[in-house]
Amino acid sequence: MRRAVCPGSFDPITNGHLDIIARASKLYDTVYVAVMINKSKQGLFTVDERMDLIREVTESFGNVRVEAFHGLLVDFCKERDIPAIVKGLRAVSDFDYELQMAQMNNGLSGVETLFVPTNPTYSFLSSSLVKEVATWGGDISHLVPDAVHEALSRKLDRS
Ligand code: COD
Repeated sequence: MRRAVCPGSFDPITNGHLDIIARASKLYDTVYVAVMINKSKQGLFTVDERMDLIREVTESFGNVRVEAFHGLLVDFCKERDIPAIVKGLRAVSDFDYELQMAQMNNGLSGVETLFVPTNPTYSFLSSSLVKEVATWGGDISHLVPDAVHEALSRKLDRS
């Protein structure tokens, strides 16, 4: 059974995240989407809301499991016997930090990180930008799945 994990904050999941999860789900038998619980940073969506949205938009893939985690990602991997982390790379600016994390994670536990180049359509896309644009009433309908668009509208009271 080949397993991999796509970790992140997913506050909320965007089409950029979804593209990476979809591609990973074609390469692995089971893809875990691990939503980080960050007690020091209040998100727009609760972790449960993020997980529900991810479940809804990945349901059709058939092999995605959504779980929350806190602490080290390598411990999440060890507990579930996951040998690979799949990350999207948007630009050179992502690379420095992603390389450090990949090397640290490999040094801690031997887990490998595989980088998938972002779909160019989403190379500028982040959850933070989506939230900022949505907050000021900009159109984000092409940047997030429909369920997320609706949830953002409700959250920001623009329904
Ligand atoms: N296109 C392609 N991929 C994308 C895009 C996009 N437009 N946007 C995001 N991604 C991918 C990237 O791979 C990114 O890493 C991932 O999605 C998650 O993105 P975010 O923004 O939701 O999440 P982050 O960056 O806040 O997540 C950071 C982690 C949770 C992965 C990291 O902090 C972590 O592993 N923390 C656990 C604690 C730990 O183990 N620390 C030691 C690390 S060495």
